[in-house]
Amino acid sequence: MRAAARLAGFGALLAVVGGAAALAGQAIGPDPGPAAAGDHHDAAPAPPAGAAPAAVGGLAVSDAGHALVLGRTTFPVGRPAPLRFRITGPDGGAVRAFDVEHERRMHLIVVRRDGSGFQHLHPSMAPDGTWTAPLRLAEPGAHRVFADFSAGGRPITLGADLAADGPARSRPLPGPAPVAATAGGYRVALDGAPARAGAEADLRFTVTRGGRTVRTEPYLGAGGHLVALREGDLAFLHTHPAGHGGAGAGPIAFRATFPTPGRYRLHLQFRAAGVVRTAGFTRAVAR
Ligand SMILES: [Cu+2]
Repeated sequence: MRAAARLAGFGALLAVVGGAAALAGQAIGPDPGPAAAGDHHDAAPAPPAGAAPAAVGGLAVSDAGHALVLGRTTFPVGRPAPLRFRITGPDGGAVRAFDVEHERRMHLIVVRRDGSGFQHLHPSMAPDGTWTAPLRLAEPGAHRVFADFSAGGRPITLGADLAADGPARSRPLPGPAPVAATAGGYRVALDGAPARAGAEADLRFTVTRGGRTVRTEPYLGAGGHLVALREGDLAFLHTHPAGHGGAGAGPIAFRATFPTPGRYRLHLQFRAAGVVRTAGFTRAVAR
């Protein structure tokens, strides 16, 4: 029942937190830490049960009274540097109280405008509300930074541009393919019926290595984490772990509603042998 209550409370993004929740953190970087039991916004207003979550996010630097303020708008290439930012609230001050979603208070996604170079980081917050993430951009080019969080029970994804100066060579999005390879020798197969715009799609990912099915480990409180970005504007889709969201030998399953026809880049992250891997898929969505 607890999970169901959270579903109503969080709406779009949901951590299906199990007993293994605390396992998921270490490899990812600094973080305020897993939520204590009382951290959830029990008193926050919950959207009506069954309310449709916002279809896309990340297209605006400011939304619902909140704004993403990057500490810098340009970034060096090829060497790590801190990326600092704040989320300001309706009063203009830095927000310091965030809800926990997928075991974290803040998810930072960085991707180049052409869809390459996907990174999912977990910044840490100073007492004044300044978040810091160690970031390294491999290539020059225009990048998009997404801050994905929930405040006061309301999930919000804000996006801002980050430029990495230098001669950039952009690449077209890879064509749709049912299988993707990752570092570490993993192969990930995506199946599920062809997606149609506006209808909830099932996305099932099966991870193998050397021809054998891999038992994945819990990551961010579920069997995996999925970010979907629309080609053309990098609209950020919220996706939900399907079923119990558990890890194991079965497929990693998600549900997502693609709002419009077109192509989307799916970034699946799963954990195996203690390491988080990322697999990218291009998905064509029909009218
Ligand atoms: Cu995250």
